[in-house]
Amino acid sequence: MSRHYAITTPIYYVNAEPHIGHTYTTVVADTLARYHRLAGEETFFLTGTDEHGDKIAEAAARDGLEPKAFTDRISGIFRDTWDEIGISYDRFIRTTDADHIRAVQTLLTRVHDQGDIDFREYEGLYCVGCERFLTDRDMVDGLCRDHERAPERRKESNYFFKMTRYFDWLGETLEAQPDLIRPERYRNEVLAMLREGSGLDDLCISRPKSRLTWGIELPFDADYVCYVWFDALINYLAGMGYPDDPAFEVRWAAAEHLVAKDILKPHGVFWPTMLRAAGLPLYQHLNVHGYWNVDDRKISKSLGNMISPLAMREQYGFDAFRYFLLRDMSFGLDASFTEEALVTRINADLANNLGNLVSRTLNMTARYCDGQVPEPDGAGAEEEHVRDASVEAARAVDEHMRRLEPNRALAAIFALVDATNRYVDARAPWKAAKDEARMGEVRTTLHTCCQALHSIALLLGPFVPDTAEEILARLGCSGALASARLPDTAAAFDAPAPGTSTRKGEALFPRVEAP
Ligand code: ME8
Repeated sequence: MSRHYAITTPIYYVNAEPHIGHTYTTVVADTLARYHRLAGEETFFLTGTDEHGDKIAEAAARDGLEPKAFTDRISGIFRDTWDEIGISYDRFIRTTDADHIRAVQTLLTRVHDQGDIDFREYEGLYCVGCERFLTDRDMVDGLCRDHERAPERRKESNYFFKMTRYFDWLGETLEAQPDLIRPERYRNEVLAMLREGSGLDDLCISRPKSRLTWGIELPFDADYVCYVWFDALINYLAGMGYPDDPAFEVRWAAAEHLVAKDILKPHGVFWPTMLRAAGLPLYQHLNVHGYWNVDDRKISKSLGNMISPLAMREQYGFDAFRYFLLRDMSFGLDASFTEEALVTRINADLANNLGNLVSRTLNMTARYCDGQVPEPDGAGAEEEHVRDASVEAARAVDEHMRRLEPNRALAAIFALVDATNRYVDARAPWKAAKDEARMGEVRTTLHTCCQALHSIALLLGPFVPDTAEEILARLGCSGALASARLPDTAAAFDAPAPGTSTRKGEALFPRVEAP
């Protein structure tokens, strides 16, 4: 039986257009999906948009549109953007989709029937930006810490999910499964929230229709709609086929979530307790990354520093931007985007290091071997060393991808690029080629370089797919990714076969100037 893998991104609010932050999460998910497909796993990649609640109703009103017309437009922008940049999602879910609405109502009925939802009066300070009542900790000088706006005092009768009754169970689960939430700092944060209370109480999961109609109606009270977070989290089940698609069970059993630290509490506390109450198994891991800041400042519409993925593609090519995002953020920590850092990365890693290896390998193969992968003339310790480096890179990439360390996986691939470049420097085939008696050595060197490049391209496939395809095409191995099985094929170090026609091509990544 084949192994399964399922990866999700948050479903993004349709109150802003896609920026560097959304792009990062989506690109990491795409890279993981591509990696696991190449590892032969039955893979399902879910993304989408979160469309209900006050925040969206407010944004629609500001644009003078009905909520559905507004969400159709912005959700379409997200989907088109992901299509434009080649994000390989399997399902793009919208919380306005009929199957999502049915999944939410099914789950609500189940949790209500078993007595985990009751009706109470509540008064508190509500932040529309957060879509929830705030606690003292959420505020600074009377303003919401995240949104820097004054919360509204609200008093309402509402339905509550009796979340607190599951806190002991959740604490024990986090002790028993230490990497359920990773990296560890975020697990510790959730444990601290549970220990200290952190204003965590039973969760208000309804909004009266007298105030908000833009939401999913509660199946047990038509005067209320569902709180947007309770609705949104269920997308992960709905998108995988809950309640009655036969594929649901295997997908859900393999589910990995990917989020930034801003939504740790809903994913680390609300969601596992909701699943427990609904009698469903937990996700495999909650993988939490840090924030991208731009020029050391928080991303915000008012600062105009959102960084559009399509603008980056226009200027640098999407693979270059994708590479930068994956390489420059240590998964779990914050990172800073500056155009200087992007340009430095492109020039150092892609133009000089990788681009140079590609161009010198293929130029010399053209010049000394009629553009065909040469037949090697034996292999010595130096060739063994490059082969070992390839085996090690393939192993390390597999380990880091399974631990959610894409930056380290890339570092491992570039260690192989470095090792191969050092090998070419040491062998100096351009010197050896001056001596007819040493042409066997030249053939061995270039054969080894072509093999190393082949492994490098396969390993880079999930990270920079277009670049990987291009390198493989130049090596006469178009389509090799379709039949590759990582990490084995990259470690095998046995292609392309001698005699394969290669092509020089233009510079893979021309050097770019700082803006
Ligand atoms: O929270 N750095 O949607 P959202 C890194 N609808 N990642 C960032 C980022 C940044 N500066 N800014 C945004 C919501 N992100 C809810 C989610 S899920 C059931 C509901 C990314 O549009 C990151 O993945 O505010 C973050 O968690 C997400 O966008 C928040 O997206």
